[in-house]
Amino acid sequence: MTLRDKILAGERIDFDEALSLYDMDFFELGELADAKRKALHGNKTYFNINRHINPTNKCADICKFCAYSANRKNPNEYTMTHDEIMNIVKDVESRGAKEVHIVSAHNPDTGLEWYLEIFKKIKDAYPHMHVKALTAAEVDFLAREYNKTYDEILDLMVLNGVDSMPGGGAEIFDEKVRDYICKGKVTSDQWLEIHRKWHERGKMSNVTMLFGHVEKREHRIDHMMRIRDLQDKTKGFNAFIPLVYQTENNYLKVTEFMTANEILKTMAISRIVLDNVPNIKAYWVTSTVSLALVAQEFGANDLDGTIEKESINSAAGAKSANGVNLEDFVALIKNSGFTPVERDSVYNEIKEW
Ligand code: V47
Repeated sequence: MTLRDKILAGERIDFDEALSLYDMDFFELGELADAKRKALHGNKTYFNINRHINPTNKCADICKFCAYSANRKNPNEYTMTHDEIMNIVKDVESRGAKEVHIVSAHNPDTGLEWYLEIFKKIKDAYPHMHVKALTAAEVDFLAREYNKTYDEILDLMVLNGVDSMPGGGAEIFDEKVRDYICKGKVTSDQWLEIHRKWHERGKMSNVTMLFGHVEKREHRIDHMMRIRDLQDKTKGFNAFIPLVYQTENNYLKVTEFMTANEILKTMAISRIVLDNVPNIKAYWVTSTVSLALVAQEFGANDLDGTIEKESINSAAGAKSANGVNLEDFVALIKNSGFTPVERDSVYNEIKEW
């Protein structure tokens, strides 16, 4: 049986087979990923109406790829008050947002309550607003900083109204690459353990992969395999999100962007390898909107959301980080031949646009 036949028959592929897909004809690979995407989602492309909020950029950790945290290259340190955050939520809720995605740096000065109580305030004021908050990297930081176990932090998140966890902080799981790009931060095993524990509480999360820096193709496949293994056990990942590395204002000396070809191949391969993760998100903030639209034909079935404002990826040079207006977003999806379907944060369909 050829690899093509194996994939079309829905059989699981192994590490070497996955790696060899990078050498497959570009359009044949796209066709295989598209067949998988169509079998699961037909012509639908999901999005949600959301707002990213990044409440502080003061960080105790140093990741070489990060341009968001306040440091020598980014002297504009800030920490929002809860009132400031609530004003943002009030504004976006009045304009239809159904999800707030709240991710911060690892600020040792605020106290644990500052991190956690804001979720309760949001939930009390807007019970229907989905709170997607705290990456596993933040959970690990809070546990270390405040002498708590992961279980204790996760329980506090549930208690305060966090609905789901975002996929940030996964970066690349390979230990050598990880040590080079973000030594000292949550380890790969810890990242996966935190998500496992979260899933065991009946909660869902996402998982990212930061690629296009110093990692090699085999590290990406290894990353996907580790996700697939955990997903077999928990079924708790909603979406895989490959984040295209942005090159500016950070300490990782990578100046070349990956080619669009490499980005699309990686998306397509993730759709094929991650046979147990239902959604592949083309996160347009880091891929550009144009490429995210093409990615719909290379396995991606989700374009994240309208976002409005984002600070982490834009600090590193992402040019498309100030949101897309809803009508334009819908028109872009339609004009590229797909059906825009607004979803909630855990992929229940809300409305076909
Ligand atoms: O974890 C940091 C990444 C992530 C850079 O779960 C960079 O739905 C590119 O996780 N170039 C935060 N990326 C964003 C994130 C996310 C985004 C959208 C949706 C979801 C979700 C999660 O941004 C960090 C890090 O991996 N990042 N620096 C950079 N220079």
